[in-house]
Amino acid sequence: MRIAVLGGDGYCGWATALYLSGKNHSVAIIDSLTRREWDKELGAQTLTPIRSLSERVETWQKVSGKTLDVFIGDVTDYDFLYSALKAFQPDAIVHYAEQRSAPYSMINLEHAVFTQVNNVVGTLNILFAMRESLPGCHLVKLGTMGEYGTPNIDIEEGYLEVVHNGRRDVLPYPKQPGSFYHLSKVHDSHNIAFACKNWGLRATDLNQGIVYGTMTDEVAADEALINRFDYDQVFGTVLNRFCAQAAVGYPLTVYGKGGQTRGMLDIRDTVRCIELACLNPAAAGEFRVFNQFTEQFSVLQVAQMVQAAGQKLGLKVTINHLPDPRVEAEEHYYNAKHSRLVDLGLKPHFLSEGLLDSLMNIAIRYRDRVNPVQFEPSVDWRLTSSPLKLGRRATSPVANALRQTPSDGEAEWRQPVSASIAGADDDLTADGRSSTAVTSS
Ligand code: NAD
Ligand code: USQ
Repeated sequence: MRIAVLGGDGYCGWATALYLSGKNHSVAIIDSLTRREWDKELGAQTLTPIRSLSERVETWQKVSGKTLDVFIGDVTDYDFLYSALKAFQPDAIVHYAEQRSAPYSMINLEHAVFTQVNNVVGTLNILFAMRESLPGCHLVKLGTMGEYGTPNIDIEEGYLEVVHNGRRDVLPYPKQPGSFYHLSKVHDSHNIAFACKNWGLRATDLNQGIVYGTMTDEVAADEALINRFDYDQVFGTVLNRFCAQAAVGYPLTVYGKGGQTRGMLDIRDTVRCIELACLNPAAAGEFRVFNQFTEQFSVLQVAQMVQAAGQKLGLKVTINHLPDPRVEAEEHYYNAKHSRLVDLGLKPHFLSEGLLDSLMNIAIRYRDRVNPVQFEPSVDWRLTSSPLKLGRRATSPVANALRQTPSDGEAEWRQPVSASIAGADDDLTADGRSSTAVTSS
């Protein structure tokens, strides 16, 4: 198949592009590289040293003998998107190219507006481009389990059968998203469902849970193909963060009670799910929804598993309950269905001890790159503008001290020393407003 991977320079997108290319699909990456700029804005960097997209693509060609087409541009720019898609003529469009961090969308007004414009406009552009020039193409859109929130009933795959006043219907499952980012995904879902109904487009909305891990067979083929491993307070997701924290002896940052329960999956299952969705397209006019995760865990369970895995490797891992910076249920019922991808052939990689060991080993291998300032959550859901603590690796006294700690992780954690640098480092300011306080250690 010819498959365009929008957001192919990102965490899920890079692994997906290589996996699909390795399976002999013709793959194009479409990406503006904007995510690399957001890292700079936040003073953050992935734990793993990712290479430029051009080096990645050249290395893949050397290793596999396969080429990837690359189109650099913004999917919110309709003319660019239309001409890239028209030139490549995909059978399927895998759409990852969105701002995907809930904390980023909650920093302040500018970041909330940016997130929703970037995500909603990009998806609308794709729908219009499909209608204008690719009517048979199948959209495989990355949604999120967070669209549903945490209702006190079972979560179905997209639709709910309802009996009301004696009448019966199958309706979209109610959405109760928990951030302006998660809301952008709900808006996307509505727009896609409408376009399928109105124009007869075919689409699959993959409500994905939290992805963990960094290695796939293809990424492991060469150091220059290494994927992202985000651990920072804005883009780092919970299991990856806990592994990085354990690797440097930083207490695991459980927000609140830790009863928040989420669906999760290994990145090796993400890439397989995408291929399964592409190979089994939705019918014309169908808006199909799959819940894409393999297991569910509470945040505290994840912390305890990381603690056990760390202790096996000789690390001293402690768990810290921080006040929850988010507005979310800290204890709740959670039972989400996820059988449709398994029915199509998914064979899940479950979070076994062995897998956690290998994740921990990656975190340990790159721990010199950790900036502990990035562990501290500073985006507060209750505020309309959060004074961000941003990382400055090179000058962080804690990072420097950390580099001198014994590699067995036995040293006690040293508390970060905060120093106000408001106005001193304009390029690290996440908020365009000059009044925003910026602190760094
Ligand atoms: P990422 O930030 O690593 O990658 C996103 C990529 O999209 C980046 O390379 C970025 O440069 C690109 N991009 C963003 N906006 C763009 C635009 N307007 N034009 C062109 N390129 C643009 O994110 P990820 O973790 O790979 O997530 C990919 C998708 O999967 C997102 O839509 C996200 O919502 C969804 N998802 C991710 C997770 C997860 O745990 N990572 C879980 C569920 C769903
Ligand atoms: N959490 C902690 N400590 C931390 C980080 C997070 O307790 O150090 C908690 C959060 O409060 C939350 C849970 O862990 O309850 C998950 O947070 P997360 O940052 O790992 O994931 P989330 O913000 O939900 O977003 C991630 C991706 C997003 C995707 C989503 C899938 O960034 O793109 O849509 O996972 S889902 O969670 O199913 O909505």
